[in-house]
Amino acid sequence: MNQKGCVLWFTGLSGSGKSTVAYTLEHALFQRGKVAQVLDGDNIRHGLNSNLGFSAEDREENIRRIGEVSKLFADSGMITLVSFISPYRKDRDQVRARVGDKFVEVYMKIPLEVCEQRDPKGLYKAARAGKIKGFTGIDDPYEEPLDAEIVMEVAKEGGDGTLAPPEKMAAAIIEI
Ligand code: GGZ
Repeated sequence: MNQKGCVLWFTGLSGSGKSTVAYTLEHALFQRGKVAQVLDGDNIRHGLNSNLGFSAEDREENIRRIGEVSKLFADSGMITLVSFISPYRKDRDQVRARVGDKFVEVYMKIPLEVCEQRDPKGLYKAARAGKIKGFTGIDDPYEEPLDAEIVMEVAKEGGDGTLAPPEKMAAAIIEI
């Protein structure tokens, strides 16, 4: 296969656009003859990690397992696009240490207020109302990356609540 495996690790709040950009990037890479695979809540939390919830211990184990799987994928030559909140710095750093120099952290940077205003699934509202406990950004921490290889300023574009177009963000990542 004419490509080098790697792990692009998307981290950011719920609603920051991680999965949208990861799937847009996957598509763009296919069009360039590359093979990529997205790992996200849909294909991991419903399968391999279906026994895990959102306690600190479960999130840690969620990220540990995803880190191991992404390392296997990357070692086999796959461009692996990983999309999880992964809120705790130490968990992300452990994956970084495990994967080595194939690891690229992509921080989807967005103010909490923008996510709360948009709230397409009503999750932030439910969390504020106490109907979801331990929601990231509300009553569970999101620890920002301190030295991510790539920082996407998701909300900068419009300044009017519109986010940067995913195609533009995916293209910017391909350029790097
Ligand atoms: C954060 C939660 C929670 C809690 C359910 N906190 O917008 P979504 O719905 O699709 O993205 C969120 C997703 C986060 O799962 P991750 O596996 O990425 O989290 S972690 O990396 O922290 O393990 C949200 C939904 O699951 N969700 N409860 N309490 N997000």
